[in-house]
Amino acid sequence: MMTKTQRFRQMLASPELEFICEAHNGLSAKIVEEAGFHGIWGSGFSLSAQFGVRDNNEASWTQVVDMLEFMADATSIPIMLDGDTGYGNFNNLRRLVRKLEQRGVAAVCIEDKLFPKTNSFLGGEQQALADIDEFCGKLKAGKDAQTDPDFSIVARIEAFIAGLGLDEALRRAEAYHAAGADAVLVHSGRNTADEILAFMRAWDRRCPVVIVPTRYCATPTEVFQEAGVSLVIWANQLLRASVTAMQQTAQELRRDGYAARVDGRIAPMAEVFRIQGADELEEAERRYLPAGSQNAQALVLAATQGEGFGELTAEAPKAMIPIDGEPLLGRALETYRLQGVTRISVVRGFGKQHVNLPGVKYVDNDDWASTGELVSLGLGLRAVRDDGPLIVSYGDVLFHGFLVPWLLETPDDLVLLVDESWQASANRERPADYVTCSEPYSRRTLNGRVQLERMDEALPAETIHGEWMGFLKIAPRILPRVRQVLDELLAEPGQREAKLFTLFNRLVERGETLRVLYTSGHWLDVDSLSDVVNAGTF
Ligand code: SPV
Ligand code: MG
Repeated sequence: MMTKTQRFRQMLASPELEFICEAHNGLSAKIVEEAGFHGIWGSGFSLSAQFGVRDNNEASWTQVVDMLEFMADATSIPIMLDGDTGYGNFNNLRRLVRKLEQRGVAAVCIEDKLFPKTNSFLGGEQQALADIDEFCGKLKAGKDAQTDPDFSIVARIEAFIAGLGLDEALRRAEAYHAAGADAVLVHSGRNTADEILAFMRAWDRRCPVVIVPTRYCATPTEVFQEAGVSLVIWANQLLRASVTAMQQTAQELRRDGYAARVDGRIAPMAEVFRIQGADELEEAERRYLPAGSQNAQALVLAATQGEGFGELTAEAPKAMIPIDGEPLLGRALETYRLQGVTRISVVRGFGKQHVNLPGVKYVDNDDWASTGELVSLGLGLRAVRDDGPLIVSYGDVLFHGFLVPWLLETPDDLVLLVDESWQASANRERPADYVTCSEPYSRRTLNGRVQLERMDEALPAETIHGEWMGFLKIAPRILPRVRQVLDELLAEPGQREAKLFTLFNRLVERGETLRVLYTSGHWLDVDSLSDVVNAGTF
């Protein structure tokens, strides 16, 4: 495995014509690498332009080096910094070289102009050049400062830019080569490659030559290959491409007051996430976050209007009944978020326009009036991803936060929370999801493995072991199976109005284990006006 410095050195030395491309931040550097380039030019022009300043050393060298660190971190190919004049004298270059080595930059190019420099294409002929001996001293100091023997220093000759001609260019090239430069960069502001080709003929491959065909971009690059050029720099095209794209997009947004038109031709958010490596973080979270809560998601069912609440649910569903000014659903969402579950989907139906709390993904059951919970669950399960454990619950249930990690950390694939103190609320006039389990609640069951045998609103009292609290955890590996059993069920006559327990019983019949965790209280199912009052003190 070669280091970045070795790979850059190899590019300079190889007999093939190599190409590197400009980047000016981490994102553009990644784009250059993805395009297949083997190296990056940290252009001074582009770096200063993206900062919104001039190419006159207005950005400090440390600001430049900080950006180069982002670029080096974001990529695996070598970067050559356009180090302008080295930001001072020999001593400044020494420090620059050390800092670049520390930040993973493979090479620096310095030009024989005076600090503060001006871009070569702005009045180039009036620009004074550095004294040759002074510049050679700087090159020597830079070479002596590097600790990695493969770090490269490229000497850039501005003789053509300054209108001083071929002899001066050659005199400088000879001196810089002798001073230890690893390559020379000959720059030209002409629209044709004449100056460059004349230099190449006279120089006769005494050391690698780098060129920047910005003005003479119409010359076919085979001409450079034949002339013996080592490395071509595309010095500013990405910055210029982004300027055009940003200008057009900004003008259109401003003019239309509407983003849908531009939306189709700009990179989707997903593409930016991909470039940023969002997937890697998700993968790492699975590896490093405590088991259970990683990637957890919640699916909250809130499609029904609710009965017996009169005016409170005339327009908005029960889940939106305010408790101390905050809707029931909002409290449930907050409880999830406080436990680190931030990916939440809500299935809404009745009065869906009123179910509009921020930060959740909505799934609509527009057939809410003629369908039941199973249909809402089916829609919800289609909308969630299979990359983390899922807790399904109801939008009208208040609960204590600790129930969330308890569910998530229980290793079984399907886990239900059951309130063993069901008799406390048994005489209430409401249907409840009663359960019969493999074992009734006892001290033993705290550590034992209790499983669901049957759930129903009508069970013989002597077989009831508790009431399901409306919480189900589904591990990602069993989600496809749950979806499949649910789809089968929904395809059967009469099941579109069914409740969730129908699914649980079917899963049990199919041999799946639904693990039961017993608890006493810690939740409140808001089913009546008196529950609304009690909810205020929950
Ligand atoms: C740069 O990219 O900053 C360069 C090349 O130095 S040029 O702009 O052509 O001078
Ligand atoms: Mg520059």
